[in-house]
Amino acid sequence: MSGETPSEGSGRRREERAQPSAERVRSRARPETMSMGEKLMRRCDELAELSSDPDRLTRVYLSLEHARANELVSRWMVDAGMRTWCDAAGNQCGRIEGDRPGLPAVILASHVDTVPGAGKYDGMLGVVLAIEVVARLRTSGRPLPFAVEVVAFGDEEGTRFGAALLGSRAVAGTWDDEWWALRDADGISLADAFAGFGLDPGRVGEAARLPGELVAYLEAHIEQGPRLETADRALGVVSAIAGARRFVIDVVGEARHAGGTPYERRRDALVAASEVVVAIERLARDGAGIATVGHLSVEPGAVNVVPGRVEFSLDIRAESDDERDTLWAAIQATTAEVGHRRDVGFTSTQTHAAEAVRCADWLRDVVTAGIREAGDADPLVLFSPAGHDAMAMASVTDVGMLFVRCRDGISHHPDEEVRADDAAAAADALEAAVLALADQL
Ligand code: HGY
Ligand code: MN
Ligand code: MN
Repeated sequence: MSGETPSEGSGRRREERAQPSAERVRSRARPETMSMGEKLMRRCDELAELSSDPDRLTRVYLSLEHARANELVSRWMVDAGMRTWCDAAGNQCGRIEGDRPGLPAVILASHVDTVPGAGKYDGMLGVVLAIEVVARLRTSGRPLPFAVEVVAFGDEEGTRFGAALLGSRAVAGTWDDEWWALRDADGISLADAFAGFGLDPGRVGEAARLPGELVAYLEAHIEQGPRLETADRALGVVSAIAGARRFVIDVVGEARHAGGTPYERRRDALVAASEVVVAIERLARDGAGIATVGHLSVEPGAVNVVPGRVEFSLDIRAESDDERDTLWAAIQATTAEVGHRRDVGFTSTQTHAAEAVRCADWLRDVVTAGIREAGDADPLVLFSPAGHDAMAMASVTDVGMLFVRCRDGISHHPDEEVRADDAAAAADALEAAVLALADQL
């Protein structure tokens, strides 16, 4: 037992129990007594229950949990008065008509897939906000010069198959048939995962929307960084989204006896990889862009064997594609130098690339108008180093994004947190942005 006396300890524990978490409060509150913000957060809590991992939130593309998330989102869409369908890429979609049927649509969207050990709001908050806004637009009865669609994309993160933005690229009509051969950690191909989800790979093209079918794309998303919190703002206007590239890098040396092999005879794959990993951070810090090695595996992985092979991931982003590619070229030069000096082979395979995207000026204006309507007279404009489905959708229509403050900028972590009042403000701002968009047409 720590230095606490039992009574003190139990007293503290009793006190902690007396202060239930916001989530526990929401879970006990009756819907009719919840504030709007708490209702939105409650829905994120419900989605967070749908995880393949009992101890943390993990929900990947075309999984059972993805199917359950689609069912839950579909119910909310129906409650909001939408016609709903699951598209040919497994995205859950909903639609209300404008002042006459069949009009081009404004899409409000985000994603329902997660990274392993995710927070509850990355993607999910944007889907919940979009549905809430449609419910408001429909009950307002205001005739709109466009339809409004909500899409819950099934794969923004790329967690399962490595390539990211699969759901939104299908909708944007930029699906790449080379992806069918991608395999997950269990060796299941994307094509087989489609079939397992009840989808026909041969019909994925039916998910694609034509430019003429769309008016614009708007996405609300947590900032996944600290700038709104630092500026004491709830919401922000996104100016642009970083260009990104992802790689798997193979390092091949030679497994040898850990005792009998002198250093001068070693081709140690892990030491070579480690030199490059440290250099990657220095190159990114010294230049433009940001780079991360998120995963590294070592073979044969025995305590008494010099590592013969290493595989590690690389995620590179920058405000411009040129800066992104310049950083990649510097990293490649470093792997060549380390590989030569240590007689170790480096080979890289690109698994994802997305061009930097600028949000359309007219959509920045409507998002700005929406944030002003929600009470912030001088909205902050900020760049997104995080990637989003808007990057894919930019190839088929103009895109705009609304950022929502998250505590300490934490994301891709269970401690990801959003304030209920910020969520409510975001719903007001997104609704006002859609109405401002209607006024512009
Ligand atoms: O990695 C990203 O920036 C996004 O969260 N998928
Ligand atoms: Mn994410
Ligand atoms: Mn996201």
